[in-house]
Amino acid sequence: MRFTDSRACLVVVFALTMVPSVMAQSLQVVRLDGTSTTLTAAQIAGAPHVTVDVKDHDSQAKFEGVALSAVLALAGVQSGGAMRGPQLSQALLVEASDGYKVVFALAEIDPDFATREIILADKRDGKPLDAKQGPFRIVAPGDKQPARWARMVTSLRVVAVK
Ligand SMILES: Nc1nc2c(c(=O)[nH]1)N[C@H]1C(S)=C(S)[C@@H](COP(=O)(O)O)O[C@H]1N2
Ligand SMILES: [Mo]
Repeated sequence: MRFTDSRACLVVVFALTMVPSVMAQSLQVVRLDGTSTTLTAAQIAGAPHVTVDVKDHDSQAKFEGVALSAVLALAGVQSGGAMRGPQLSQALLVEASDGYKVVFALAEIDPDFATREIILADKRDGKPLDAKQGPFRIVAPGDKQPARWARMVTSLRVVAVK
């Protein structure tokens, strides 16, 4: 009996410790007006994926993910042909769970403007990203340095440059 009780207790403790990690498997997208949408890892996993082959240090890595423009579209942030005027001075602030932040101009993300590909990766070499990288990581193969390839991304925030 005692054994069963302590085992049940362990299961409960384990389940509780899992809650924050499950909750962290989501991405907040904040629009310019301050309203936001939370996308679940399942929603992102279900969106059309692209694959990019990149050099990581001395080896090759295959990242799979969703085009950043498509992630924004899932949250109702318009880009594409409709982008003009004030939107050209807007940026996307990418924030990670360790406080790391990077920005991309919205026009830079937009496939109708830029020839570069920027993705929100959720897999590397066929496997989900590990805790140090995931659940989501920016991969921008057009950057010669991987410094903007933010790991552990928690939010994407549209901001206006004044
Ligand atoms: N969240 C987060 N992402 C980050 C960083 C960081 O400190 N925090 N460092 C960046 C820098 S400077 C580099 S060079 C790469 C390193 O990626 P790696 O750890 O996969 O080699 O991650 C980038 N993404
Ligand atoms: Mo770096």
